[in-house]
Amino acid sequence: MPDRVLATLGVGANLGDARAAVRKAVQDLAALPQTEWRASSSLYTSAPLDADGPDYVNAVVQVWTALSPDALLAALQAIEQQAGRLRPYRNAPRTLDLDILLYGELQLTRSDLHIPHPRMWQRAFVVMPLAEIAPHMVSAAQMQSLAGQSVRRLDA
Ligand code: A4P
Ligand code: MG
Repeated sequence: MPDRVLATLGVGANLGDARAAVRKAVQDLAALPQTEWRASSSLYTSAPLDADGPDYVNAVVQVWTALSPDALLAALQAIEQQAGRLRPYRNAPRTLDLDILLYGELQLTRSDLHIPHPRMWQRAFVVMPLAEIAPHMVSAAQMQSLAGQSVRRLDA
């Protein structure tokens, strides 16, 4: 596949059967067109950060993809819709949230697409699963800075 880029994707859910929703989303991401799965983290659980509702289940997935950032965003939003995602208010509890965390080395600041995800490095529920599947991408100092956030790895 020519011109493939390593995309790092965040998966989160805190409504309904969140574990099942995250597991299904991981499979859906691996099956995206023009895309080859690289790695998926374990599932992690944590209290909502700057949000309300039940505890979250989160995971991080890496894929090699030939999809453009816009095509990838559209594909993620279609998967969110299939999972019954509603957007009643900002940071509302959700059946499924898919974020593009990183797209190779791309830096993009648009109103509808911000890459890298602007809050990813402040969030242990992103950085811990990322460190599991791509330890070279996370420094010890970055991990240490998030030590105050409680995130628990769920059994397989
Ligand atoms: N958008 C811009 N950049 C991106 C990107 N890199 N990836 C736009 C995906 N979408 C991006 O998204 C709103 C708009 O963001 C989209 O239309 C897209 O054009 P959304 O999914 O409707 O809203 P959101 O996810 O609520 O917004 P945001 O800002 O991504 O929320 P956050 O900051 O991700 O916070 N606590 C725990 N423990 N676990 C969580 O997963 N998640 C949040 C959501 C808060 N607290 C949490 C968790
Ligand atoms: Mg989102």
